Amino acid sequence: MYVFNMMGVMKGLTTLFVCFCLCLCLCLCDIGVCEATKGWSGPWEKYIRAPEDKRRIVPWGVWKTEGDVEVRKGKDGKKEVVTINEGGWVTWEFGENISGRVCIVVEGLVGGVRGVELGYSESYLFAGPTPDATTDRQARDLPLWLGVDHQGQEKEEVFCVRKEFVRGAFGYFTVHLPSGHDNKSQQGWFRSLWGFGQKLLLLLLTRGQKTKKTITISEVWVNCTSFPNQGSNGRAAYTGYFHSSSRLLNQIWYAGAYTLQLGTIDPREGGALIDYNRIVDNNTSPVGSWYSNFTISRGKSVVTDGAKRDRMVWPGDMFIAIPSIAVSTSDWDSIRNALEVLFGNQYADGRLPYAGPPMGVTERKEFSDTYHLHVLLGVYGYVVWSGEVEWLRGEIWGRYLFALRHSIGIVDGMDLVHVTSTADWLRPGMTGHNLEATALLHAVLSRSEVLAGWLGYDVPAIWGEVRERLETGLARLYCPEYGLFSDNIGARSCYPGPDQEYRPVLPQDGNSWVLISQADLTPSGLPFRSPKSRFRSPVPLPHPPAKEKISNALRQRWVKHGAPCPEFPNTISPFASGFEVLGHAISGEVDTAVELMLLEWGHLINGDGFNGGSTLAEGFRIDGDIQYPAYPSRARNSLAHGWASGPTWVLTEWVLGIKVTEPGGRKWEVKGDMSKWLGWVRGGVTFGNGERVEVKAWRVKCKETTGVVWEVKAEGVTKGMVMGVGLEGERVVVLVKEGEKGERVASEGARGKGEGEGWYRDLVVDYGGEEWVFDDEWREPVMEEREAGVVDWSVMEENFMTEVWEGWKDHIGFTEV
Ligand SMILES: *[C@@H]1O[C@H](CO)[C@@H](O)[C@H](O)[C@H]1NC(C)=O
Ligand SMILES: *[C@@H]1O[C@H](CO)[C@@H](O)[C@H](O)[C@H]1NC(C)=O
Ligand SMILES: *[C@@H]1O[C@H](CO)[C@@H](O)[C@H](O)[C@H]1NC(C)=O
Ligand SMILES: CC(=O)N[C@H]1CO[C@H](CO)[C@@H](O)[C@@H]1O
Ligand SMILES: CC(=O)N[C@H]1CO[C@H](CO)[C@@H](O)[C@@H]1O
Repeated sequence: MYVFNMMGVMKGLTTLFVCFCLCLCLCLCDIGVCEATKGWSGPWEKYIRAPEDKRRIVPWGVWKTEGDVEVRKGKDGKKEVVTINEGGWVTWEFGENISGRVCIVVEGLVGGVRGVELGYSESYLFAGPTPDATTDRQARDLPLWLGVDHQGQEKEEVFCVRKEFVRGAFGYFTVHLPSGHDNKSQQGWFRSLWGFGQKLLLLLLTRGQKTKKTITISEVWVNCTSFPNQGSNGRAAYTGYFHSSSRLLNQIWYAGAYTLQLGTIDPREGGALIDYNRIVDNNTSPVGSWYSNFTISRGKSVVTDGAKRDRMVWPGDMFIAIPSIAVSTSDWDSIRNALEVLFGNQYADGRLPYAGPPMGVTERKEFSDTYHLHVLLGVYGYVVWSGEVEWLRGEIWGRYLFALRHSIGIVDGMDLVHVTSTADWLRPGMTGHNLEATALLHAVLSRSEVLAGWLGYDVPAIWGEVRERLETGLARLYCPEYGLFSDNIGARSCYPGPDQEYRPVLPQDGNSWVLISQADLTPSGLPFRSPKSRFRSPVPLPHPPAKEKISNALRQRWVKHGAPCPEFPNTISPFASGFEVLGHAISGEVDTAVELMLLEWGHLINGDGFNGGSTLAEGFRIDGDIQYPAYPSRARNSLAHGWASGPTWVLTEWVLGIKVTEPGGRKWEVKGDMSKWLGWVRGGVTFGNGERVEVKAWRVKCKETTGVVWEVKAEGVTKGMVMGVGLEGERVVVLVKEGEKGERVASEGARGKGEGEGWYRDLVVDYGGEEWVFDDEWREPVMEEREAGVVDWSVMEENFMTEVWEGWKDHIGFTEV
């Protein structure tokens, strides 16, 4: 029933985009992208977390057992054969966050066992017979029933879960043989499937038998269905790489890339919010049940927010996810399918939906002014990296302009974007004359001008005018006493009305976006002062806030596990921190950007309960706990969430410094900044046009002078600039002495093979009649100690975005205040 309905929804889309796709395939083949792109091999491959054969992922081994369970070596001496007696359970550990459909090989059944219960968890904290959470109605999902109706008693038999029970991400898998006739906790459709009558019969049968129930499982494996476009070898899918002297940064880059692979799914396997799907598909699945078979876009593969949930197309993720995919796996199809479903469901007034189906296709017309703008930023990210200007020129550009008109239309007399939608990245306090939305629109306008230029179209004068007005508006939000901007001109400003308390909120998201937008912060008019203001006289700002000052003020707020976001109390958000990392990098503060990665993403990699660094989580609590304060259930946090992958992009574009200046890599430049945290770094990308660039940088010294050598190799016909020096031929070597500009080194001037683990030690650079060798005295700086963040329990409950159930306080360790 649902399929037909969905086809209706998708029909418009199909007609809209079919021509683009045809064109696109032809264009891509013309420029040679049809052929498989080569990977980069080298010692960095050990950091890749994707499985080599995703069709059959086997666990490391048994992690925990409880009850009457026996684990013994199989005939081959390696396999673990597990016998579970009634009431017992076994948890296997995969050692990675993975996704897919589970199969078990059953060697024997005793006592009329008809099925087992399955439990899944991303974190070891929730591993056991009760799964972690995908939906928002209760703390944990219901276990899944797997019928094992063994036919022949002798041979082994394979039982796999049904198609729709693809579980997004999990690292732990549990099989439980429930005791007695306790079936109340299983997923409900088992009832309809097997029928009550059958159950009764079963009950009578088993009652007659005195034998204890037992199941023997000789093997477990998972058929992973993520990244359907990238082949079955997830490691061979990489079209870019990153390797540096920091093991942690390497882990972070690859965790981001793998997170995005896991969250890229078959569009027919989407929609983990089954309660939300119900609005469209009328499903009657019981509370706590889970499955994933909602169609969320057209095509064969699509980028979603997270592997476990929501398995939907979310624009907020597009801004970060698209460039991070571009520099790691170049999965253009999956990006395009995501963007197209959002544009395809554009509302009649030009607004773009808050998310892809099931959102945006019903009367609810979900909307967020900020996410609306993220879609437009996603278009820029896709076009610049992929080179798909022709895709943009068609239907998309018309829709893009229509959407942009909406945002321009809500810039009012305050010269700020006036937000009426409450929805954003689950942070509270949206609506009003909002900082983040204003800075976002500024960033969108400057990118729109670039896009129009690539299309060969005139830039409407109003775009520049609005940008200038927004700069005036931004000045109105500036709080000189903090050196940061406030969230709005109302209750969250530094100039509250007489009946309002003075409680300015200086948001991480908005201030980061001020940096990203590169708005001219010299106010173009007199700053606005509320007549009710404590500082009455409308004087010009004492000092136009400098980028470095904003960057530094943000850094001063960091706590032990990362950057707080005061706009969303108790939270550390790798999404908002992704903006912050980018904001620092764009402002030239690469040291600060990398420091935040080491601090916050260091916790995402090494923190307790996260999944050992294979993927990156949606968010966490300010004291470092795995709870994401948008939800009362700690088990609901998504540990593989694409919006956390910002560092993958920033490391490639600002540390390696590979920037695309003309779509698809037609022109590019390398302008890297190794930062004080690295002694050497190397990496590469494959542009949309199929050409590749590889960068190597290492610290050198000669007598008392130190510097960094940048060696860049380019494959293909396009040429770029490297540290201000033009590339001639396929390779250039540039020496940047401490505090000086880059100087070209004769191409034969760099001697040595420069491959393998110690490549930087191997290379000797001849310049100015001297030998420059790797600076062996360089040491990674020690990061300063910071205090752990303290939870403000008094506001915890009011910011939950999901249902609150009894017992939540114990669940998250609530302390009475
Ligand atoms: C779900 O129910 C609504 C309202 O009764 C109906 O209009 C719609 O067609 C149904 N959808 C499906 C997929 O059956
Ligand atoms: C794994 O899943 C894919 C996609 O559903 C299917 O085509 C393939 O046959 C499965 N492989 C195994 C070994 O089950
Ligand atoms: C999705 O799976 C559920 C649970 O098995 C089932 O009830 C529903 O009909 C399925 N929907 C589709 C579209 O296959
Ligand atoms: C390979 C790997 O890093 N595996 C990790 C998976 O996650 C658990 C904790 O959840 C770690 O113990 C493993 O080391
Ligand atoms: C023996 C037993 O507990 N049977 C229950 C199985 O589940 C159905 C539906 O929840 C109940 O009606 C049975 O009583």
